Amino acid sequence: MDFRAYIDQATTIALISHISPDGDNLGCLTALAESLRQLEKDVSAICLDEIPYNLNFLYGIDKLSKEWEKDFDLLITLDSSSLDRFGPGQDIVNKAKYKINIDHHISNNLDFDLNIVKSDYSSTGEVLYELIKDYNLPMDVNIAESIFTAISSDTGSFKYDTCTPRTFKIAADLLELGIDQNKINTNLYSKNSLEKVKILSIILNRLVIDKKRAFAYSYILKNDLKKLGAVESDADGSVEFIRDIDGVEVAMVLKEIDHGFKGSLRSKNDKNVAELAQKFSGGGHVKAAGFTILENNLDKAIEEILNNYD
Ligand SMILES: [Mn+2]
Repeated sequence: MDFRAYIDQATTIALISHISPDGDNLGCLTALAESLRQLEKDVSAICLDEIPYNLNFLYGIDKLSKEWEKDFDLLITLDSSSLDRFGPGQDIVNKAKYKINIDHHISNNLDFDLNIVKSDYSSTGEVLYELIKDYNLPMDVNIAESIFTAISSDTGSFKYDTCTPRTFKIAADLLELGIDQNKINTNLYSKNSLEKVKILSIILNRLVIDKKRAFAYSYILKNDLKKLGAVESDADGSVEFIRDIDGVEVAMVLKEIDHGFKGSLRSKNDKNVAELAQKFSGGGHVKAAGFTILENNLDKAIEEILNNYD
């Protein structure tokens, strides 16, 4: 059976997000939910985690539910590469009669009835756009805005080298449907809380640049967050800000946690930061990685990291 046949034979369809959902995940979820609703399907879009506040503008986000009562004829997952990504939602996944996996992660190891995984695509949004088009599923301006959000989120606003001519052709198609680019961009990229900016300012004040190694680093303490009434995620984005300083190749931000520090690493060109992260049992990608160091003393933690940096 192909994608459309699975949909046509189903009455109740569930879509489920992954834990810590992002723009690609929730953009795809809201887009496909709306498209299937227009086909008169009984759709349950399930998100058990908190919805990031900058995605609250998505059409149909208010229809996401934390609860479910029934079993489903068909379950479709989007942008999720393995079962553990569903967290407590694994139960729902296991119970569905038929399952479809739509994704773009090369590491995807889900073995569903239908697996549509395209690892050379920038985002699941790109995969979903083609599916909606190829299988004649409903599309309108709201669905287009959700898909544009998905692609933009996963490509850093069409900036990463995962973008291909296909990515821009799809973006052009979406623009032709009349999407509000300004609404999407202000929500995704111009919605920093004042706390977040103050945290960035503290981090920049403490910046150390090791010019010889083109390595720049800084830190944020629990007490800083407390004083500002900020949360840990308010420090997100600061490591990219530091990486983008001219002359810096690798950036690191340490966040104090209960038993030590959580480190975020970013590189600009060829340096593989996953290798450094692995020395502290962390991991990630070549240009973005993270780790935890179980050392409460900041100076000692930094010294240990620097000793392992080559
Ligand atoms: Mn993605």
